[in-house]
Amino acid sequence: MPDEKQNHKKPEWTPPGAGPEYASRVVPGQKPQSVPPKVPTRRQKMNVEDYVQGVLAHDRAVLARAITLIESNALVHFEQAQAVLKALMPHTGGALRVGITGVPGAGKSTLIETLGLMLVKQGYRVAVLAVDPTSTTSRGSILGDKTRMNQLSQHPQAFIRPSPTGGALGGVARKSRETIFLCEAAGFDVILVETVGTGQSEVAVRSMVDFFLLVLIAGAGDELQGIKKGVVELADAVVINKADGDNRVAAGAARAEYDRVLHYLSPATEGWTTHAYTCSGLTGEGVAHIWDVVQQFSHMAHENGAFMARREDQMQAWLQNLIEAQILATFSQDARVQVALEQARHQVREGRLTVPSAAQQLAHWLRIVPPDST
Ligand SMILES: Nc1nc2c(ncn2[C@@H]2O[C@H](COP(=O)(O)OP(=O)(O)OP(=O)(O)O)[C@@H](O)[C@H]2O)c(=O)[nH]1
Ligand SMILES: [Mg+2]
Repeated sequence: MPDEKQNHKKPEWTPPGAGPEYASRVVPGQKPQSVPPKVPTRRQKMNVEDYVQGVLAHDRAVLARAITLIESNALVHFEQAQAVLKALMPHTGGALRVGITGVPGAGKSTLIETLGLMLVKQGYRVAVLAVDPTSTTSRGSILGDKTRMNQLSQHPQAFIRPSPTGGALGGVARKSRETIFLCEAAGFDVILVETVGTGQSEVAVRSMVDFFLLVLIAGAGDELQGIKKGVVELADAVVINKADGDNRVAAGAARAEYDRVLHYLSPATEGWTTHAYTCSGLTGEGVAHIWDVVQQFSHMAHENGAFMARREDQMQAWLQNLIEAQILATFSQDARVQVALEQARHQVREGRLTVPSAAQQLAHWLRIVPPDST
């Protein structure tokens, strides 16, 4: 999309007020811009213009409906959603996008509630999104999030959106990315993306945020926490949470241990050294410092160009992923491919065809005309 490309080719850091397209609304020591008046919520069927105007007017009800539109799998909604996104793209990119991951129960939602309340008090508008590939009605963690972010969810400067239930990770991630854009167009300054660290979702979330925070707790080894070295390497900060009460000492020791480990890992972001910190989402201790770190990071990454370079890379990688997914879907849904694939499998099983030859033969079908999806 030309709009996206243009937007992400913009030069580096620019002071607040210079334009909505920069990720510059979050700057140390600066108060965010004021919030424009709301427009009345429309209950009737909305057209593209209604969505666009409502989102740009910072109407949270319209934003929620726009996200629902984006999340829809119906083809008619897809086209409308893309038209809305296209119109809004020039107004995106202005927020600081922060991914927060960690195993279930690490205290992510509690931390987000505390951090989010701190930020809205400072005048920021905060959107919270959840990416949870395992989320179905059975686990109910999203419902839990809703209740755990009780105060924040009621705050007029906050917006909390759980992830769509079910669906493949790719789909959830794609919609989360588009949801980020919508939230930015709706004037949110900080977007906090919570994901459960089950191994699948971290990489997807890392690919759509500027800063990635890994939330751990003391007393559980890496094995127990299900955190792989690769995930630690994605982090721009590691926080040992629940550093309160009796747990304070153990959290401090874990922090020191992680700092040692991080010293030997390659940094997640060029020019930035990832450190470990302690905090308590429950008492709020250390949370302000975590935010200081995020801001320092943002400042540094704007200065050295890593910020915009990452966003550009993310956009290109997203395009590549969507192309690959589209090709694979077109390929595997074709009836002729299905027959040929079955035959190839059979021949491979009987040793009449090598696997590379089978793959090459099947690739012939990639020249097929995509099936009419209407
Ligand atoms: N002592 C202490 N308990 C905490 C802290 N943060 C969260 N908890 C508790 O830990 C439990 C889980 O907290 P959540 O914030 O829901 O954790 P989560 O990581 O969002 O959990 P999922 O979304 O289910 O993965 C709750 O019972 C919290 O009250 C903390 O800083 N200190
Ligand atoms: Mg949670």
